[in-house]
Amino acid sequence: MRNFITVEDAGDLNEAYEKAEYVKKHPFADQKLGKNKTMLLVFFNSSLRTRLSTQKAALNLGMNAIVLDINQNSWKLETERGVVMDGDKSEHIMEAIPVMGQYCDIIGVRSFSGLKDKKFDYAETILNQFVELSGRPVVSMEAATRHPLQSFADYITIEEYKKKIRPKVVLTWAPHPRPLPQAVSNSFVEWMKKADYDFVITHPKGYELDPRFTEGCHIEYDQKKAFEGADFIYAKNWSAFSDPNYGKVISTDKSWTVNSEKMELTDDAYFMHCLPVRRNMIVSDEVIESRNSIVIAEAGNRVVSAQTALREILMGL
Ligand code: SN0
Repeated sequence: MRNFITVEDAGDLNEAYEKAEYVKKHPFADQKLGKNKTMLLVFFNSSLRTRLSTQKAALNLGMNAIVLDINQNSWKLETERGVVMDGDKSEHIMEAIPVMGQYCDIIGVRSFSGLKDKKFDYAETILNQFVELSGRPVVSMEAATRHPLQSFADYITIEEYKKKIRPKVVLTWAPHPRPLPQAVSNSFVEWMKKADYDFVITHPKGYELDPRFTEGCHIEYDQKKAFEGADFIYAKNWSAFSDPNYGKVISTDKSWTVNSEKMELTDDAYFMHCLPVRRNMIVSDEVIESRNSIVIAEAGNRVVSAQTALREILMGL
């Protein structure tokens, strides 16, 4: 494995799960793999789980981990070519990235979509510059269109908790006050399709995701109908994808909040969310605190997904 950016980079998912099981059972078995190797984690956006779990994964593999917060401790970076740099940005990404590559063996990047320019976001302009200019394997720590370490952890969690070979997994949109990226949802769709579960997406009209991700998916606009018989409810907010509303909040309809009444419609489903979660917008206190809520185990598996991906990359170095 060279980079870890899309579900394709994970290869066969059954094999990926077996590797994850191995990593979970033997977290310190491969300390020699990372000896004298350095991982650089570059954040253009905030992070709690990704930052901690990816560092932990790197340390478990015997690597050193360095973290750079672009917006706090670094020069402000220009990302567009051709700009006369007479504003507040001191350095161009075209120099900054190859320089970062000089100081590490693997680079992790978090670069959320700006939600202003769909073409710029969906071309993965920033992430691709890291791939092209760093000279190092690149791990997406949530880029503009995908969050593969999260989706891999979600997949591992579903495999661990599922009671049926082919569980019914429902991705439901839920309300949020701010415009959020589509990355977690796009990525989850990509992984669920490849996992071949009974997968249903539910959201209000106008919140259709990029059809390049949802092609062939079962989309149900009636949330209650979608919940019937579900084994896993995966809640997430995202802003609109379709023009002219790209990146906008077009509804904060609280009738979409996941609550106990709706969970009653499921087959005793587990509740999942990538976190951070806005309580009583996305999900009621009652549901997230219930015995069916597996959000903490899901977050715990972020170390496993990161370590499995990093281990594969290290084996190829
Ligand atoms: C990010 C997102 O892509 O939805 C990261 C999730 C892992 N979430 C947020 O930015 C939430 C921010 C908020 O104000 O609730």
